[in-house]
Amino acid sequence: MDQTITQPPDTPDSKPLPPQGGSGTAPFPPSEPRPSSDSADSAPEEVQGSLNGDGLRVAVVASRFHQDIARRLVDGAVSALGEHGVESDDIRVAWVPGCFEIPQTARVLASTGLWHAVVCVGAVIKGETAHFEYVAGQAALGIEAVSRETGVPVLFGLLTTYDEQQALDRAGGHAGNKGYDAALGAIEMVNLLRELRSMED
Ligand code: INI
Repeated sequence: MDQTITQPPDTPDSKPLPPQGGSGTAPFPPSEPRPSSDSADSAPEEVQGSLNGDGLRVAVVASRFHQDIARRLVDGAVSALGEHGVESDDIRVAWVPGCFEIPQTARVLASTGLWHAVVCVGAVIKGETAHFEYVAGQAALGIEAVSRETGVPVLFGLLTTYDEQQALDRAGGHAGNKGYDAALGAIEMVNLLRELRSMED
């Protein structure tokens, strides 16, 4: 890496989507902008991060445990980033032994200032003992802590399932690809936080 950046580099302005008119569970992006009316004019301003990944640099941390599933999640994340404008040279995938090791690695990546966001992927699948609960719980707590403490969006793309089929279903099967979803969420969060921080200026 020939470039050291203490803060994530600036990229083109995010383009917030129009405010949505439905409930908080409306799909993203919103299908219709809020209609213009007297009540809409006095409504609070709403802000949402765009899905424009142009110029963004994103790291992915992947757990080798259940590697075939993790590979599908990584592929999903890389596809989402590419489809939304992130250059492949601006994506770094770091593999770790298991999901328990994800937070430490995410913290190192988030602390470098080189990455606008970190996407964590892996599969924790219930076995015969309580091991799974410790791994999943600590991974979730650790990922949230890294995000909060560094200010860098760190996305939780881990599957925590009761069996392998449930994991396969969510790694490109009929229930989507959670790696893809987490990568989209990373772009959205970078742009949202950028927008909110710029409002403070
Ligand atoms: N790691 C996973 O990523 N998924 C699992 O399902 C899993 N289970 O169930 O054991 C798992 N364990 C390994 C763990 O993440 C650590 O690598 C290991 O405990 C060493 O710290």
